Amino acid sequence: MNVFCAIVLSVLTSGVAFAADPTARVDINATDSKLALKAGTVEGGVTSAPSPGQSGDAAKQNLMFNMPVTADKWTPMVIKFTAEGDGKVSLSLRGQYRKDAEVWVYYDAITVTGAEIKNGDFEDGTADKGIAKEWTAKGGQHPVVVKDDGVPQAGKACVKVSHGNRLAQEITVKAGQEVTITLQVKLDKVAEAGK
Ligand SMILES: [Ca+2]
Repeated sequence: MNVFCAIVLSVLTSGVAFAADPTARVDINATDSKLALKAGTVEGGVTSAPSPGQSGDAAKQNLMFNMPVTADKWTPMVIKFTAEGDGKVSLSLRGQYRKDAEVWVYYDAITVTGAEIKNGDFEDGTADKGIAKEWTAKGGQHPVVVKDDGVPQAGKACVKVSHGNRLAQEITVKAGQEVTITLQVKLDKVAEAGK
């Protein structure tokens, strides 16, 4: 076995993600409250970065977290951040951005410490247009509440979102208080762009 094969094998067997692996993407946005955000230490394959395309103060007010997802099992994704002041931030559930495809990801059983979330398990039903209660649809307006038996990680409902079809909820944060958000995530599918 040559060195290249050995490296490929070790990457495959260690579970390290390839760049092409689809990811769940969670954004924390404080553009309205103008609070600077700082990502906490993340692990388990989660990466954090300023949201792309932002500069100046906006780059400090927007965080992006990604974690590889597979269709065969639910995986916990844990993200951490701290805001510099009291106020509201927006939590957005989405899928990885791809120019040529739509990455659809299931989310369920979201729990938060250091702040509060409403209907994080999606069991509290749907509101107008089939959107999960307490959540707001952004972008394509087509995030889906899924109630198929066997799909939700817990209870009877979960949601399915993508980069262009996201769900958001405002969360109240306190200065210097680290917020930890644990989300159960699973890949639905990588579909044709816009589908
Ligand atoms: Ca649920």
